[in-house]
Amino acid sequence: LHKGGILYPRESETRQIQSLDGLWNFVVMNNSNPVLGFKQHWHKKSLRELDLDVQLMPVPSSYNDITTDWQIRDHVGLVWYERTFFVPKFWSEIGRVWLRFESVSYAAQVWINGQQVMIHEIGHLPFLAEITAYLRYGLENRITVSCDNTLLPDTVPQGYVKELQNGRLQQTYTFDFYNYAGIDRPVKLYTTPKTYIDDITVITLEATPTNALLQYNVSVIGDYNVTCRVTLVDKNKNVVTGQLHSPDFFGSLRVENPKLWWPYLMNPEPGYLYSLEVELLDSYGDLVDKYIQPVGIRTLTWTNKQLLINSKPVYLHGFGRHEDSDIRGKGLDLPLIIRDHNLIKWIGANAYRTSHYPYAEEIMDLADQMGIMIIDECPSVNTEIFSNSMLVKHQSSLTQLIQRDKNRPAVIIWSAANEPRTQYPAAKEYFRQIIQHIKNLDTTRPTTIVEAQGSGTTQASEFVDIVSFNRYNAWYSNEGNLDLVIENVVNEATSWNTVYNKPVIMQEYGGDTMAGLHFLPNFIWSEEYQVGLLSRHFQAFDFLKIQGFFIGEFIWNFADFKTAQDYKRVGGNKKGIFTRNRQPKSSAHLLRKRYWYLAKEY
Ligand code: GCB
Repeated sequence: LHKGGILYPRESETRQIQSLDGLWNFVVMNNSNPVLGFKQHWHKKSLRELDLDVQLMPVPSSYNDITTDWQIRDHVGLVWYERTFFVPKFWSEIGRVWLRFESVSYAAQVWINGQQVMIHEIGHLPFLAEITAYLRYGLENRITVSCDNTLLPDTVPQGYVKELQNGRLQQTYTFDFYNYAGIDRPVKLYTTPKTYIDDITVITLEATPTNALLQYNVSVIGDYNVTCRVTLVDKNKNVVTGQLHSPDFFGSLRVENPKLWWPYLMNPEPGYLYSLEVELLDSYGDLVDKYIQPVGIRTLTWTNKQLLINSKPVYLHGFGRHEDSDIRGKGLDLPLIIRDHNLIKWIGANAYRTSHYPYAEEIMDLADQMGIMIIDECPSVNTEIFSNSMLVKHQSSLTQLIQRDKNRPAVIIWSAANEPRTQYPAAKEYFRQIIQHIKNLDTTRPTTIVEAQGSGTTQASEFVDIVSFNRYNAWYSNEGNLDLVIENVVNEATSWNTVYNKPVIMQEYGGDTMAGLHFLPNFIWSEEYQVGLLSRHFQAFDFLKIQGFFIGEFIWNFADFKTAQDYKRVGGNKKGIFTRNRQPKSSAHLLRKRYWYLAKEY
């Protein structure tokens, strides 16, 4: 794993970016001899020169739903990607060249011109390496990637591989979303000077309407004789304040009458971002490196009853979501993510959880800019074996996530896991260490574990700051019986608070709904039933809200999404308020009324 910063690539006076997105060559490894590619050194040749079935595969995209072949869709194991590219000759003189993958699911090995430059495991997280010495400048270069989607008892998330009677491998897992794989987010080359800004951390220490205090830390690699200049610039590019530094690269900035970062609908100008321009200067005052870091000025505090932004209590209303859409699977798709955030605005949500893994950085940027509060979840879902190797990898996924998202004002809670089997005694020590690990890395945000267990059976929620639970009243229990919802939700949320004396969020509730299926009186799977189920929950939430400890409601799910093949699922999980094609079901109109009504309370 690369040590140091993992800053999102941004162009500046001193940095250039070249995208490697596009059509790559793609080969599915035959499982009768899965290591053949390594043995034959495929990374040293062009896949097209070998006698292989080479196809074109778009990057970024999951590969599963691109072809017409079910064996590719359901493939377990390795696939290979490759393409060629040129880098300009003058790049050999400007310092360093970096290669950054925003995510490969699940595990990747990367070669440049036949030489290995990176190995990375765990999907949905970026990884990078300096490849200056491996490139041919002004000439053609080849990049080769092997990608393995296998999930095992010590991967994050856990899975199992079983061999069918005919020898074919089948991946099984206990979560329901489809295990999409491939190079699913952008791939970039970028340059930095030899002496460069490796990492930046910015924390708001104080934020009132008249005064704010920011603390920053810049880590520099290379020649330490440089001076560091930081300048805070507002949206209109006016300089607000700044500082010149040497030899230390940390300090604090006072901002008078700051424009604070507020959540959507809590302020006429939500998601206000400043830019922290960080510059390295040589002894003549000439620019060596520059990186522009977006900064939202906001504090986050919490008590045993509330979560407060800029000292104001917030009530979260939003969704659990997925990165999922037709054909591209979990592949980053700009039209889709803008559509999604337009729908989020339309419906008046102020928050969502990145269930059940970190989302693309482009999505996180939108949340920062719009003031959408994010419960940032690491890729641990349904963990049931609490081994030591699992703990180490789970902690690594959190280290990588926090390193990536630490500066994001939108991120207000770290979610350590979704529905781990916390009833097992081994879960106790495991989650004590997981939560401690988060606290060692970031004390400015509260933690949660999203529980499927009850308050009486879990071994884990004593360690968190905010209690989260999922419950499918009138769906997985009492299906068809809406009359028990209000009482059950009120009782369960109350008991979580009674046992732990912490704020409580309902992170999932809902029911599968076929768009266009209507029944009066309501009947499960119909749009009427989803509307009825939601409105019962709203009554429970209204009661809970005035008790003072209940701080959020999240519907499962924003949109319908693909699952593994299962007789319970007709073409996927249909608990969406929107269809997979991002059109509203009847419930969306009801939800819109509620979320706008909640927003008016501010
Ligand atoms: C859950 C899971 C979520 C599933 C959902 C369902 O409890 O957290 O990932 O999609 O139930 O619809 O079954």
